[in-house]
Amino acid sequence: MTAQTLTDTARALVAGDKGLLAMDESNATCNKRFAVLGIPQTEAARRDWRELIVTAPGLGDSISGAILFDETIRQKTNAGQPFAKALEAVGIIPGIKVDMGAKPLAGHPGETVTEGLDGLRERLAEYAGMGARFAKWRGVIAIDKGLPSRACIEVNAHALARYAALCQEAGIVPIIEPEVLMDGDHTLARCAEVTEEVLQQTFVQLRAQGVLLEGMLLKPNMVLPGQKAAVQDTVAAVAEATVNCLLRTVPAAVPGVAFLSGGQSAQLASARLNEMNLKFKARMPWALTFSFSRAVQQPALDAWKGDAANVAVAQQALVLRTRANQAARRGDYKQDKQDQQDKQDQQDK
Ligand code: 5MM
Repeated sequence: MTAQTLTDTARALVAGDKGLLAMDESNATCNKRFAVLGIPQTEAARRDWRELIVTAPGLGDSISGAILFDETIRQKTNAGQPFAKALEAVGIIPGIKVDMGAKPLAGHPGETVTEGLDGLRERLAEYAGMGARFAKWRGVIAIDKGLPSRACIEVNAHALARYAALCQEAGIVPIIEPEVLMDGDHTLARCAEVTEEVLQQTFVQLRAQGVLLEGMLLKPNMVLPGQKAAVQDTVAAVAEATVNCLLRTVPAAVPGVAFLSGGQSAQLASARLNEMNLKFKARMPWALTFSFSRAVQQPALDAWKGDAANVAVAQQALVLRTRANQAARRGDYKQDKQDQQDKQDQQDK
């Protein structure tokens, strides 16, 4: 596998005005979201939900790549087509989440390290055989009194870099996802400080492991005040702080930055992405796009509720959000217009 193949795939994932769809919730996370809506927490229900997403009409017009979970990449559509093939058929590159989750970090209460490096070479080879051309690994960093620790930042950055090197060896583009959580009451400035440190360390480790920057993508958090912070900063302030942080830390050789949504509302995530692209496009050397899960899926999941009669409406809700974020990538997202459209769709149901 050549460096050119990795570079081509990474570029294809952030080409034009499309973004990525994260549909890689582990069973525990997926079940948690289902439980809130009374949807059965079964393999069959999870398959039905993923079928709804993958077969949503027009999805490929706004989505370049979709990140699957291990269970999903082994499942098939009702028509008997593996999900990875169904995605490819509509021009969406299949990807796979390969981390095994964030586990408590020894000696550091309240902090985690993401596991999954053991046996990863073999798992990557299997996923490549199933059609995966890119992968994802998420490290989790919490902000609290005295947190994050140096140990937490370094160990997660190191694991991300070792994962990335193994992916590239297998011809798979790694998405590097160091997530600074928005839980807590910290300020925007504190999130900026921590995110800058985390990204800086991550690129130190990527360099140490010899990762090809042109053949990877970054999936960071936006720089945000904590969810419980007294001051919730404006869209303009968030956009400026986020872009400044990325400009200080992300090398220009990286083809793209695709944000996670992290628990923001669907509308706010789009508005903030839009503001960044609208105001700062000329200053950014990389494509700036989305790799949202909740901010794209939640309105559709709320509409579906596990009922086959709601599939078409839920698919429309899903594509409404992917198109909204496609517009945000261009700096064309109009929140008022989008909200009106959402309301109209609700009334039409
Ligand atoms: C941060 O989570 C990722 C992005 O999703 P949001 O846009 O909702 O923040 C997401 O890809 C996440 O990594 C997957 O949902 C898998 O999470 P779990 O916790 O199930 O491994």
